[in-house]
This record gives sequence, C-alpha cells and structure tokens, in this order.
Amino acid sequence: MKTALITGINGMDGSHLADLLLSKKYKVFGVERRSSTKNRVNTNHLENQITFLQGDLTDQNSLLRGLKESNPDEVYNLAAQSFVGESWNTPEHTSEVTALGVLRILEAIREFNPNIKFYQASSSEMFGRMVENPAKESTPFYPRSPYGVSKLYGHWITKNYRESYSMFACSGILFNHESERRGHEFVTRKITDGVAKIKLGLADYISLGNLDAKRDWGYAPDYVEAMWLMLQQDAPDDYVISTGDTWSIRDFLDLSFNHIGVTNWGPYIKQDPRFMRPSEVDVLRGDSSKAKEKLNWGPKTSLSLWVGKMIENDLKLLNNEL
Ligand code: NAP
Ligand code: F7E
Repeated sequence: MKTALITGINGMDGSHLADLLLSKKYKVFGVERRSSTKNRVNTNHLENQITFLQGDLTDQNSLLRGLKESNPDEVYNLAAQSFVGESWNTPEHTSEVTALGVLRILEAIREFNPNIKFYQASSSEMFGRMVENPAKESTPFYPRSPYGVSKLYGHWITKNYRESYSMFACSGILFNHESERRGHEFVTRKITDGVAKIKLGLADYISLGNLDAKRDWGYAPDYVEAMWLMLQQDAPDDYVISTGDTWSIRDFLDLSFNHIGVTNWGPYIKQDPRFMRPSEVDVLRGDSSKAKEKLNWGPKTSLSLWVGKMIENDLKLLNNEL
C-alpha cells in the first residue's frame, strides 16, 4: 500500500485528490493549518478515512514533522494562498506561502527522504499575458500578479531541486479547474451560487468585475487524476493540463443562466469596480498534447455538464438538502 501526504487537504483539489487516492487504496495524510473554527466543508466525508496533520507552509519544522509522522511515498503540495485577487492585498504573505512555502517543503523532503516523489501545483497564471496561444510547456512565462510571480518561483525551485539533487519532482501547470467544492470568491462559484440564489428568489443580482476575461476551464476531479499520473511515470517532468478551449465570463453567464431558463441575464448583473484587477490576465488557453501523449490524460467532463452540476449543488445547499 502506498502512502501520500497532501498539503491543502481542505481545499478543492486536496479533497478531490484524497477521494481519488483512497479509491486507489492509498493511505492518505492531509496537512491542514490551524484555524479558530474547523474548516472541513470539503473534507467532512473523509474524517474517518484519512489522517489530518497540523502544519503550515510558513513553518518548516511543522512540515518536517508531517513527513516524519506520515513517512509518505508521494507528497502533493496543493497548499497556497490561491486567490489571485487577494495577492495584491497581501503580496508578502502570498509570496511567503505560495513561493517560499514550496522551498520549505522541498528542503524538508531533502532532509527526511529525498526519494519521496513530489508534485507541485503550478499554474497557468504563470503564462499571464500569453506570449503564445495556446501555451505549452516551452512557452515563456509572463505572470501578471503577485500570485503568478510566486507560482513561478515555486515552479522553478521544483525544477531546480530535480536538477540539483535528482529528486523526483514534477510540476503540473494546471489551467483553471472548478467543481462543486470551489471557494465562493472565485468567479465560477460566485456565478453558480448567485444564479441559484436568483432562481430561489434569494438575490436580485450578482456583482462582478471584468466580464471579457477568458479562461480555459476544466473540471477538478478530471485534473487531480493528472497529478497522480505524473508521479507514476518513470521520470519526473512538467506538464500542461488544460482543455484547449477558452470561454469568456459572458459565455459562462450564458451557460449558467440558460440552466435556469433565463436567456437575457443582463438585468441580473451589476459591474462593480471592486472586482477589477490592477493588471488582468485577458485570456488563457492551454495545449495539453504532451499530457495526452505521455500520460494518456485528457479532460473527460464537458463544461456544460459540470456547470450544471455546480448549479444543482448550490440549489441543494440553499434548500438545505445536503
Ligand atoms: P484552494 O481551494 O484555495 O486550497 C488551498 C489550500 O491551501 C487551502 O486548504 C488552504 O487552507 C491551504 N493553505 C493556505 N495557506 C496555507 C498555509 N500557510 N499552510 C498550509 N496550508 C495553507 O485551492 P485549489 O483550487 O484547491 O488549488 C490547489 C492548488 O493548485 C493551489 O496551490 C493553487 O494555487 C493551485 N492551482 C489551482 C488552480 C485552480 O484553477 N483551482 C489552477 C492552477 C493551480 P485553508 O482551508 O485553511 O484556507
Ligand atoms: O477569476 C474575472 C477575473 O478568481 C477568473 C485560481 O484558481 O485559476 C484561478 O485564478 C477571471 C479573472 O480565477 C470577477 O478578473 C470577473 O479574469 O475565478 P478567478 P483566476 O484569477 O483565473 C488560476 C489558474 C489559479 O492558479 C488560481 O489559484 O474572472 N472576474 N468578475 C472575476 N473574478 C472573481 N474572482 N470575482 C469576480 O467578481
């Protein structure tokens, strides 16, 4: 039986990856940071199936202790200050967690057992102002936020530890992916929750920022499979994970409102400058043909299917049916 340690266990991806690894009979340890109230909305269902460990990416010793307590074969570093908008408010904190946190965990692995396989959650935000469309592994990076810059450090330090110490360290450059477990501040969940509230008469409108930005959106349960596949290969490498399509926020609104039978959604949207960003990533689109060829990975779930799932889930949550 293999053992995995996942940081960011209570996040969207952490919880989906734990589901996947449990289905593959892994023993799973999840690192969560201390909070004054329990934050296990996404992991309540896992409480008797995995072991929770306390740890923080800003505290090296807590990471080393986590490794000693779990003695894993694989470590998936999914923890981060992951909200791009917040990264302008707290750039220093974002860098501590999202950039230097990666170094801390790599150093802890190097000290405890350099044979552990390591996955780093890199991001399409590193491509930012896309130099090449669609972006692939060899496309030059151009991050546009403190978050994107921090992820770039995490990406390069992972590659550097692979080259310096022959560690099995991989980066998955994942494009946006979403699910019913997405945080409410991200635009997809904000829209599906807002649409569900409008349908139930609980809200009159949704406040949004830039409606013209375009994203290559996939479904998170499909994407965590790619993380696992990367660590099952003979050699470590980096892979772009994406759908290859791109849609604007307006397209996402079309799909979401159509799901509740509304075609003219204009009156339900208010544009609010508070949700505009100091520098925007206008468009993202990825080319995941390397992952297709080497990992035999491809997205399985269509956009309309998972958007529908998110809205139905939000309707049930609001109706207290979950
Ligand atoms: P998420 O839902 O925001 O989860 C991030 C997790 O990190 C949360 O559980 C959070 O804990 C934890 N965390 C934050 N600061 C920490 C710290 N100092 N020490 C320990 N844990 C800490 O993010 P996600 O969408 O699942 O994404 C997973 C990873 O993939 C992140 O690294 C993200 O940057 C990256 N990524 C995401 C996407 C995407 O579209 N979702 C695309 C590319 C890359 P709390 O629950 O306590 O806040
Ligand atoms: O924004 C626009 C916003 O916050 C998407 C993270 O998982 O994916 C995510 O980062 C777009 C942007 O995701 C609102 O300006 C308009 O253009 O949902 P988001 P993100 O910034 O793309 C990447 C790959 C990651 O790595 C990150 O961790 O939507 N937008 N109006 C809005 N965005 C938000 N949040 N709220 C709005 O009201």
